Amino acid sequence: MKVFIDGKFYSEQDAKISVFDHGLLYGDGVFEGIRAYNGRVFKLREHLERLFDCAKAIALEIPMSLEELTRAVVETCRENEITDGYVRLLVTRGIGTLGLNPNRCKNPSVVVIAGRIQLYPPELYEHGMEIVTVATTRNHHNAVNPAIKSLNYLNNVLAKIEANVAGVEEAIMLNAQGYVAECTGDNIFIVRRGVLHTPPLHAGALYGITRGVVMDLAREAGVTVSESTLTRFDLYVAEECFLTGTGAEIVPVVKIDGRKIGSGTPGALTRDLVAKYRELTHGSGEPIRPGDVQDA
Ligand code: PXG
Repeated sequence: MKVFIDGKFYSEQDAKISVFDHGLLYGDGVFEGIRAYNGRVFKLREHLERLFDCAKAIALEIPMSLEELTRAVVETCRENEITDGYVRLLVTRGIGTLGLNPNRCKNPSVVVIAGRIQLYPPELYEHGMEIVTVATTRNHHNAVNPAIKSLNYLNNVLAKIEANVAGVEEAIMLNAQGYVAECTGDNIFIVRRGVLHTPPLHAGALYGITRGVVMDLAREAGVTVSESTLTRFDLYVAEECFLTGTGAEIVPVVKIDGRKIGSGTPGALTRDLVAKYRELTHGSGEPIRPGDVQDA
């Protein structure tokens, strides 16, 4: 595997970041998780725009332009002969002193890793997933805003540990007011009386790229989409529920906190959106080897 670090490619053994990098010392930095399908990088521009927004929010200046980063991602995929895979792009605050002051870090680092993706087991997609609500509250937006995809994911890691302890793969996180925010690495949707609902961003949800795509696909199919304040009651009485994320794509949820959702099997709208999403991911995106891909 070849890893891009600050303009150069390194072998896996030599791909190293200093222990004085504030990305490690303080979780000071931002990242993106991006997928490649069928020789194209899906929604690359949207991911890069979010990365720049998040960097701005933490007053971190990315030392590359959006066009340069686009090329870096595509080249890293090419160097690693990726056709279908996963890209982890990170920008760290860079090497500094042991104090947390970011002013001491003069050169942010840009890292691009392109590899295979570890997916949830296939039967979860077919039969649906069971999830639970956990006690760890999603970060308050005046602390670390959940809109910032920062290198500090401890809030999510703590929730994931609770899910693991409960014997399930994902956790529903509530915000400080007790409303549904999102899961540890996915946004959440429900269907109720035919309307598709998902928490608004101010409830503590990441501006998910998959979330946006799914909302567009649903609207195109004539479904009403609403960003709604949701409580656990709304989840329990939903006809359908699913999670969205770059890694997870669209995962049906069939049980929440021991309550069966709808019929207890993946719902019709969920299955329809899964099919539409699959079609879109396989037929669009930034070409990795421009000569190789044909427009769908
Ligand atoms: N919420 C959180 C907290 C996330 O981290 C999403 C929602 C979904 O956003 P996107 O833009 O992906 O639709 C995420 C994304 C991983 C991994 O390796 C995590 C994400 C994406 C890709 C891989 O765990 N999280």
